[in-house]
Amino acid sequence: MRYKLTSFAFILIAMSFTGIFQGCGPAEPSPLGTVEIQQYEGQDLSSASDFRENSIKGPQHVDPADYHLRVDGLVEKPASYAYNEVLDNFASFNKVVRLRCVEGWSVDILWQGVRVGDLLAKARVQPEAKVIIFHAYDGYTTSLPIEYIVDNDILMAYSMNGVTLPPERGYPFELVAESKWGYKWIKWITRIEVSDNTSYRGYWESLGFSNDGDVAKPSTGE
Ligand SMILES: Nc1nc2c(c(=O)[nH]1)N[C@H]1C(S)=C(S)[C@@H](COP(=O)(O)O)O[C@H]1N2
Ligand SMILES: [Mo]
Repeated sequence: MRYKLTSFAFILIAMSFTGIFQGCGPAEPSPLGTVEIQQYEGQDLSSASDFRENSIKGPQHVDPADYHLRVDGLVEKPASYAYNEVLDNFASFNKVVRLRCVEGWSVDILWQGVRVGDLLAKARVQPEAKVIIFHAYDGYTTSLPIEYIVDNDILMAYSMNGVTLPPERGYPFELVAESKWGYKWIKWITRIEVSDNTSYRGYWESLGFSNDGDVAKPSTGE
């Protein structure tokens, strides 16, 4: 009797190793991640194709194999993360946020990303720091106050409407600068520089667009 039980258990273990059980019962469907979500909590969403592509140097194609995100400047612990290290080490959040371009179009997107504030906390920001200067693969830059970023749980998105950001939409990361004009939504982020330089002006800001970038105010003039 004991012999029978042991051999039965042995057969069960062997079956699970050989994968015989895989055929039993319906398998959980695996998300393919290529179909965009169109509605979220009752709200209609725009699509990744509703953006007008007008980046300063056109879409950038970032190879995740040699991509690194640096967090440096006025911090105690500068860091450099591979793409997966960002996703693995920081919690993810969802937010539906409208991007408005100064050209007059806008899109409502379900963003998924990590909080820039969490990256900053890990790097330990020095007390004299005031702003974050974001740098991108195409040479584009923009800056925002640290307080705005931390107080508003500003995300650095890796996904829109449930789909990994396509190259033209900023893969690997785009800043979800809610309540700020589109030019603050930097795509293809490569570096988060912590600074005390409040007179820094990013690409469009140095050409006359408001440094505040608040959508409630005109985009030109401070
Ligand atoms: N790196 C980078 N990020 C950028 C830009 C750019 O030229 N380079 N353009 C900005 C502008 S003006 C807008 S409106 C938003 C959305 O632009 P898109 O429609 O070209 O994605 O991206 C912003 N982020
Ligand atoms: Mo824009």
